[in-house]
Amino acid sequence: MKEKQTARLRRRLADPRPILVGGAHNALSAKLVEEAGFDAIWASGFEISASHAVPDANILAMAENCEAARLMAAAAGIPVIADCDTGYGNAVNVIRTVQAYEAAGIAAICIEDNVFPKRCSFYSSVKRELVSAEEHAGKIRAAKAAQIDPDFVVIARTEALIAGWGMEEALLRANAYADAGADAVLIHSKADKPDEILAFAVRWKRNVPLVAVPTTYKTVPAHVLGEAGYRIVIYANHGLRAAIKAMQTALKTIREQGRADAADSLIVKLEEVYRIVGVPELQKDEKTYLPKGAPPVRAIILAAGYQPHLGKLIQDAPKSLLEIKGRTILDRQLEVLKAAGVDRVSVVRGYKKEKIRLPDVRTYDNDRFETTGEIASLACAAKEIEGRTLLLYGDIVFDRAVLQRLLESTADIAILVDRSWRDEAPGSRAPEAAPDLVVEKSPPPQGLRFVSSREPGDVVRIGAKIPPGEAHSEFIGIVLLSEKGSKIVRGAIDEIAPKNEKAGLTDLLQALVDRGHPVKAVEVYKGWTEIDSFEDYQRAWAMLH
Ligand code: SPV
Ligand code: MG
Repeated sequence: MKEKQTARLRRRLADPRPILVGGAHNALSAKLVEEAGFDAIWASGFEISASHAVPDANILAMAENCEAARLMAAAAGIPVIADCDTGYGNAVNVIRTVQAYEAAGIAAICIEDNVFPKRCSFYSSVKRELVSAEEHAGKIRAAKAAQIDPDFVVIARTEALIAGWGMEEALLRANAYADAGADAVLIHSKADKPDEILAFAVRWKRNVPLVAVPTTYKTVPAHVLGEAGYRIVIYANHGLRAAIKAMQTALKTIREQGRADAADSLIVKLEEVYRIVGVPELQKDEKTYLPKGAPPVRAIILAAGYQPHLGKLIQDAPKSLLEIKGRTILDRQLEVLKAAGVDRVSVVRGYKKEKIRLPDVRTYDNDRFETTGEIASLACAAKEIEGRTLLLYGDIVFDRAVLQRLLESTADIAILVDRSWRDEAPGSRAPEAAPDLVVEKSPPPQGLRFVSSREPGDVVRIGAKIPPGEAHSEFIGIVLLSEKGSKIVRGAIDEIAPKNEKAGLTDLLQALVDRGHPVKAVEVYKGWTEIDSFEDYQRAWAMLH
């Protein structure tokens, strides 16, 4: 079981080395104290007040200080010693304070003998009064009686030296607080040398540990205080002061130079913030506990080709930039891909390549587009064939529902085919149209009515040369590869592209079938069009919004 912070602090107190404590004001600074290697965190009233931009003068309520300390304890893995000022009132208030701080997971509290409302020990020209030793001893007794965990530590602090009441008074008070049950006594000093602190230790004969706060007598090393008998040394406000200076410098630099990178050498990288606040853990937890969702898909659009028979239509720009009612084929493709969750899209350019320039699209160039085919274009973008990948012709327009059916496929290599082709009236296509036809292993059921509920069929043959009478469907020009499918296709491209530069996408698919890799035909019925002729273009105009 994880050791409680109270027990940990007690164990550390039994160790002769002084406990080194760093001041903090919130969860982040507490974590930094822990990361710096301190033994414990001082939830400093001075720092917490300053972080609210108010003086250290009991302006903040107990609940505000306690919440700050609770957040520190929650964020850090070392004990928190909370500065509780005067205990926020008399002995009755102290009882409530102990209950609140124990419940907040705090290992120790420190209560000082200033009157309420206290004034920071270092402020000059402010009212400085102490409660009687008797009253403060009563608070210590109340605190010890209120604690539930026997290891919870109560530190009594005397301000006798700060208030100028002298060494004898300091000793008298420290003894009275030890008698009242204090687990440690903090002797505060605002001298610039440690002499009075060291002199006090010489005269301290009790077995109750001493606590020092070397803020003004800052030259004394911790080990010297340790050897003198101080078992806890608190560096009460140095983190806060370092932060103020760093913020002032960085902000001034940016303001003066008018650019963010002027502060680069003065600030940590964003990644350092991510590390401290636990972004890696967040990422791990997301992976472990959030629903998996669909794996990401990328797409490669093959838009390099030049078809002279389209003449004037593509005189100034590649076919994928043909406008149909104000939107190009490529725009329409990108819109559907985006809506389907495909966010990484690459386009292989060739003919009039300079015309294809889109901010969210990666481009690859097949500069030999006139003499090579789609495999050569794919080879140019081979590094994009990675994970789940869609390969698409650049001259097709399709509905989102059509794409969605393909995206639901779990096959390693799946292609979209259209069954409506069999129902087309003879002669309805331009004579030069040579559709990419598909022969499947088990012919799909015949008939005009169509419900595409059957499992994807196995492609046996694919290509423009298949006699129409033998074909079962038409290839739409979209392929989906799984991660494994992408690997297979990359290998096939490496092998085929150098030997057959003119090979097309259907040649690649046929080669995969011939090598024994199942290519699955996912059926749809219409929902797409290809722009391969002037007639296609006219039809698309009539059909599309
Ligand atoms: C604090 O940090 O709030 C303290 C220590 O009480 S000191 O400011 O040095 O008094
Ligand atoms: Mg304080």
